[in-house]
This record gives sequence, C-alpha cells and structure tokens, in this order.
Amino acid sequence: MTDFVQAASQVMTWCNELGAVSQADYVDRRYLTEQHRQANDLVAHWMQQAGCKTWEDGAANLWGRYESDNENAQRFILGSHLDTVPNGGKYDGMLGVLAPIAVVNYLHSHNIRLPFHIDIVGFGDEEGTRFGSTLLGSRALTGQWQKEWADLADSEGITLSQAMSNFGLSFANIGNSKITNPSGLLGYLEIHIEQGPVLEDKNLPVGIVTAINGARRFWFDIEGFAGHAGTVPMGLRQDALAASAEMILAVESIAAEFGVVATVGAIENRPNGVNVISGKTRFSLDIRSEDDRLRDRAFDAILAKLESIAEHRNTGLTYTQTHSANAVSCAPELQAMLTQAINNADFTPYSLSSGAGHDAMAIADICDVAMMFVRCYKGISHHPAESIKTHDVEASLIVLHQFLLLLSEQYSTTK
Ligand code: HGY
Ligand code: MN
Ligand code: MN
Repeated sequence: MTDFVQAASQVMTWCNELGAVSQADYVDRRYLTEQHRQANDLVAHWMQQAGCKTWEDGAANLWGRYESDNENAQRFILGSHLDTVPNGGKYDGMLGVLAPIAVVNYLHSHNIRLPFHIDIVGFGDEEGTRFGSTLLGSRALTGQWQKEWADLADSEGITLSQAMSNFGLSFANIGNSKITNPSGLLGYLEIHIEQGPVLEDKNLPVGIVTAINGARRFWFDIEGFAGHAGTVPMGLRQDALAASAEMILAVESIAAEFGVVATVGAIENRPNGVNVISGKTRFSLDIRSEDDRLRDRAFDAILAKLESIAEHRNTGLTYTQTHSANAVSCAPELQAMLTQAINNADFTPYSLSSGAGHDAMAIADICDVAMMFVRCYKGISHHPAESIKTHDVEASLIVLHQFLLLLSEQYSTTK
C-alpha cells in the first residue's frame, strides 16, 4: 500500500465531479463560458484545500501556488487544460491539473516545503473548441496572442473579445498575462493521458514523451450556387456539398500518401435543406506530423488538389489558417529526470512521441518542458469512453512525487 492510493482515488473523484461541469448532458466545457467559471471555482477550492494560494490571470487560466519557504525561489510549473472537446472524456487535460494538486496535498499534509515554488496551472483553452483556435491559455503566457484573434467568433457569433469582457477580462490587456521573466522558471511538466494505445500495448502505466507533433488548422469555404433539387440537371449544378465531399476524400488519400495525419472534423452547410442544392459549405482541416516540412509539403499537395476540384466543379474555394504550431522536442534533462523518477518508483521507463498537441508546445517557447503520459483504455480519447485506471493514476502520483524530490535535490545543490 503506497501513500498515494487514497490520493489516486481522490483524483478520480475530482475528475468525475469536474466532468459533470458541462454545457450539455455529455462532457462539453468551453473557454470563457459559465461552465469555465464553475470549473475554475471548483478546482481553485481543491487547490486551496491542498495549501495553495490561487488566482486567475488575464486569459482566465487558473493558478495555484504551493509556496517554497524561500519567497525569492524560482518556480516549477505543473499543469494542463481544463477545457474539453464536445462529447469528450473526463481526463484529457483535467488529469494534468488534478494529479499535481493531489501530490501537493500530500506534501502539505506532511508539512513538506520544496526549495522552489510549485505553480499548478489549469489552462482555460487548449482544445480551441469555442473559437476554432487552440492553446489560447498557454499562448497567453508566452505572449503569442495575435490582434486579429479578437474577432474570432464562436458558433453564436460571439467574438473572443466580447467573450473576454463578458468574463470580466479585456482582450486589450492580454499582454499582462505574459510571463516576463522566464529565467525564473525551472521548467514545466505536463501529465496527460496518452490518447493512444502504446502504453496499454506495452502494459506500462506511464511513459516519457520525447516530442510533440506539429499541427496546422484551417477553415475551407466552398462557394457553389443553391438550387432546386428537382429541376437543376446534374451537369449544370454548382453543388458546394458534393464538391466538399470530393475534397474531403482527397484530403484523406493525400495524407495517407505523404504519411501525415489530416482530419476534416467539422463541417457546416448552407442552406442545408433536403430539397436544396448546397450553396455554401465550410469544413475544417487539421494536419499534423512530427516533421514540419513534410506536413507543409502534404498541405501544399492537398491545397492544389482542392483547387483543381473547385475548378472542374465551378465552385469557389477560399481558406484561412487558424492555427500553426511546429513540432516540439521535450528537454533531454527533464526527460532524464523523469526516467530516473520512474525507475525510483520501480516502474519501467518507456519513451514515446505525442501525435496529439498539448500546452507544452506553447510553453516550450519560454522554458524547458517535459510530459508524462498515463495509460488510457484502448487509447480512446475525445470520446465519452475515454477512461483510466486508479492504479495508473497512483503510478503517476508516485512518479511525480519522485520527480519533485529529484528536482529539489538538483535545485538545492546548484543554488
Ligand atoms: O487536438 C489535439 O491534439 C489536442 O487534444 N488538443
Ligand atoms: Mn484533447
Ligand atoms: Mn489534452
């Protein structure tokens, strides 16, 4: 029986409670919504119970600091995101905020203070569900917000700028959330479910992430001409939805040919009538690879094909890019420390790359980052069947505790 059995079941209880904070009867929590407010308040309460001081920054990220005895100490950030995809799981993101709270709770209950501050962060937007972007929370810390993002609108036409003022914030002040002295950062560690089948296949509870694939996201708009489904001959149509269908299949085949992953996950159709030829269709594109140049070559090939389909179907084609993040390597020193922590915890270290994007990609711009993956059932994620085992959470808590002890040792000998 380890010290973290009870803590692990506490994390599972928290995940269930947080999973119920949703705008629907399934898991769906979006940036700057009432549910985001409720989630921040709930997690802040758990952070305070664990001995943290809490606050929110100008991007509505939630912070909890477990202070060092030395007020001028540097800070190590642990965290992940509190937002979800629509009809997602209860662990993607949330585990990486709640597991550190459980370990800090252990330190607090044993009156253990570390030589550095532990800052736990719950990012408000990583998925980009509401505004089609992504990493908005973590990119506020690195000062990467673009002015034009103010006009990013959600499905009801509410802009990011309006949503921020509704939340009591101001888009104009987002620059204040930027971490201005990265030298004060010892690093960042994100615990996250693997969202893939590798750890389950190797029968391992945790893994060390080597690199995170780069991603680009777009909206494509196809302009046809709406018409009567009964009277317009097939050869005279400018059917935006039929053109999109051919384009989406082309995305799939070209991605496979290049060996990258490309997904059309969202589609809108106008006027969307059963007896009306489609006039306008919009679909998303998410394309990724651990090799940025290969990803960009694949995108260029896809774009050329879509343009030729648009031409022979006599439909218009325009597109906007909403996100671009290059592949990120995790810091070798932190990977080595995580490997040592896994050995100290009597588990077998295993390294793997991440096909999914994470906040660590953004934070890598300002400090060393590492990620610890936790095994999840059949690698299922972005799906209500996403699930993890309490004993794997316990393993992650034991490893995180060992990691913090190793970091304390290193910090105390070098400071
Ligand atoms: O899309 C992703 O890779 C992450 O889950 N946001
Ligand atoms: Mn996700
Ligand atoms: Mn995630």
